[in-house]
Amino acid sequence: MQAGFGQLMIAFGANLPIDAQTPADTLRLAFSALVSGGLSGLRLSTIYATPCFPAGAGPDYVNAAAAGPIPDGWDAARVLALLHRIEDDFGRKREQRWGMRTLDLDLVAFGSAILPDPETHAQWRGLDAETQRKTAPTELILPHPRLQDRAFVLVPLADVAPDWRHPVLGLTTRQLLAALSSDDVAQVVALAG
Ligand code: A4P
Ligand code: MG
Repeated sequence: MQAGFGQLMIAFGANLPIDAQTPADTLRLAFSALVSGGLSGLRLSTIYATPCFPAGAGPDYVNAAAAGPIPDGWDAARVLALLHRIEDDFGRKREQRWGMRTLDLDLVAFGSAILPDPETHAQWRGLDAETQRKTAPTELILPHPRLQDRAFVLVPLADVAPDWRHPVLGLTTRQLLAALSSDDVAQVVALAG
């Protein structure tokens, strides 16, 4: 059972290979890079195959999640900087919002932090689908504003942080997952091997 407080959580996604390296290999290597980058104690979920969202926008994805203790002296900005460095190392090009990518690392939550403030967080959470697609935040939003909508984030997250409680919505990972449609959840399939 995790305490919930003091945990950080990261979502991994990829839908393009890097030369001969499969997206699943990229996620495993990115996990190792996070640990050697200072996030010791991080646990990696199972890796899942997931249909591309929005449907038809590109190849299907692999997704995973990791959770672990917040290292002493680290703030959320330092974690995000590490995620961006590792994305860059794995060849991520930010050409198109929600475009295809060799590696996407999102900071899903940092303990019970609500950033930048509860009002702004509510605005990001409430965006309609079209605005979501077109608008990227310039500041860190925590918890990730789309977390509660996405089976491809919540299924892996439930492997590593089932009892974490969303500081705004008041629900645990497991409860957020139970609120999704069973069709969406059924499409998130563990990769063999
Ligand atoms: N930013 C603000 N808050 C955060 C946060 N909590 N974590 C800023 C990470 N970044 C955060 O991100 C855009 C800006 O948001 C950055 O400047 C960052 O500082 P980005 O990673 O450059 O752009 P992005 O990846 O296109 O946006 P984002 O929000 O990561 O995309 P999404 O919403 O994750 O969607 N389908 C499946 N099946 N699986 C997927 O993983 N992923 C996407 C990407 C679309 N469809 C998918 C999947
Ligand atoms: Mg991202």
